[in-house]
Amino acid sequence: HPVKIKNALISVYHKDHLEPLIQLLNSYGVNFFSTGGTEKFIRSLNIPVTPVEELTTYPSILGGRVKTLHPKIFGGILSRRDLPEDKEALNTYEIPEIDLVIVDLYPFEETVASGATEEDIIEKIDIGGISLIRAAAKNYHDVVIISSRNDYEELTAILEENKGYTSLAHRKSFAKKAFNVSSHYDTAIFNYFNREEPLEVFKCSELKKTPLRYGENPHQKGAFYGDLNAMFNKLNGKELSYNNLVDIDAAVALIDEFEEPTFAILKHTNACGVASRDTLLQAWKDALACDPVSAFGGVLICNRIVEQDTAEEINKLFFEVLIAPAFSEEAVRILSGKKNRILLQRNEVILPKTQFKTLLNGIIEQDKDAVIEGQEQMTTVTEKTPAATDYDNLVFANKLVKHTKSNTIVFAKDNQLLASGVGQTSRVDALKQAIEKAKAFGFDLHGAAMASDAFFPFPDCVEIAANAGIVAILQPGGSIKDKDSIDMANKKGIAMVTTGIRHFKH
Ligand code: 93A
Repeated sequence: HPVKIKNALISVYHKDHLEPLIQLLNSYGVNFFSTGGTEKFIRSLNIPVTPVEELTTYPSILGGRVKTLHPKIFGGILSRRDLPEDKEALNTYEIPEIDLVIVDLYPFEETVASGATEEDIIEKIDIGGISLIRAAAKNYHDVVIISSRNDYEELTAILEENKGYTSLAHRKSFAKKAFNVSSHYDTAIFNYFNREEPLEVFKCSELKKTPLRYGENPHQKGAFYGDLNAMFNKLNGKELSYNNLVDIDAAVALIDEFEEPTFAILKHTNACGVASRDTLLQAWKDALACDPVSAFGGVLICNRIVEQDTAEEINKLFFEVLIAPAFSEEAVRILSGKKNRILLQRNEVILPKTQFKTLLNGIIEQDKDAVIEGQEQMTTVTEKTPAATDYDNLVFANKLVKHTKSNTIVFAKDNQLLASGVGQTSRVDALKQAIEKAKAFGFDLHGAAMASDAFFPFPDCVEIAANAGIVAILQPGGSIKDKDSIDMANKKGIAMVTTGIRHFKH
């Protein structure tokens, strides 16, 4: 069933690469119908072309939303050439048969990718063009559909080879491609709407959107949904960044574990210095002593008013953010000496008990880890029972383990973080890292306590820890090999407690 093309409807967004095809079709005596911009383009080639408006007797309306959506056009595409009723309808309504449709759709995906506004994106949902494509493809028996710029060359070759004719096989092949284009196009639109869904959730809960300078890296866009002004009074410094917010969130969660005057220093959400002392000044000094190298550029948080003496000490360090429940006037003056340094006075705000995170094509939700174990939740599983000071050290270490990236091992003594291994892929690596760090900063681990966020599958950690001087170990327990670790602790003469509570933080 070879078809010679008499009438063609051309409506393309991008006009490039079209000319050779138009010239060829023109040489076969094809009549052109076309929409606004495409019509101008064809006319510019000195080739006669009929505006679709002439056919439909309607102008392009609604800012171009309706230009080809008309029975005079769709009738000519969809009519079955071998059906007398269809022929008659075309005669009655003076509809020309259209045997070739060339469409290049509005660039929806490119518009989304360009970061355009919602309004611009919606306007780039092609309705007329996609309908032309589907109609022509449905009627492939009689109509050729070119639904992509990529197919211009193929059609040119076919026409040149067959003296202006196409076969049914050719047309069916183009129809298949056309439905691939239309389904891909609608999938892209679906994905866009689907992607917007989490934002809708935020909008529903009426969280205010504040654009951030960028996301985790400068090439990533970012925004915060919520009310930072309710949480903090910013007394000094530049705008909070995405990474600042992530660290501040971790810092707030960590400091809220402590009642006594405490200072914590965080880097990339992990504590690299924590101490509880009778005075905030001493807490600061001992927190910093833990790892003064990592503290550089860190996020600092404390749970008492920052007075002049502490401010003067803190001022010696280069840091990103300092959060405190209050600052004395003198402290603000001292710490505001550097204009980028962020000082946040934290207000008492009740925080959500639930956490959300987008992943794959959805969101995961969980209760925040609100559990923390005291001595009452600790069961001694070794022959040796922890001494009173060991219990204090274990409680302290366990609070830090809870807020450190898994896998983690934390060493603590006298209400001070000595060292930790953070975010390691094996527990024994975390332990070795902690031992190395403790050594590097001159800490003696003899008499210190160790906490692990999850159980020990092997006795190796217990052995290494005991050899390093650790005298009391806390772990959740629950491994089928618990006994191996307990036996090792007994062999080494150290104490071990289990809590039954695991504190993964991924
Ligand atoms: O807004 S539309 O969905 N409404 C229509 O009726 C329509 N007909 C064709 N967009 C429509 N088109 C699209 O216009 C085509 O898919 C093509 O991308 C574009 C060509 O417009 P112009 O020839 O005016 O540059």
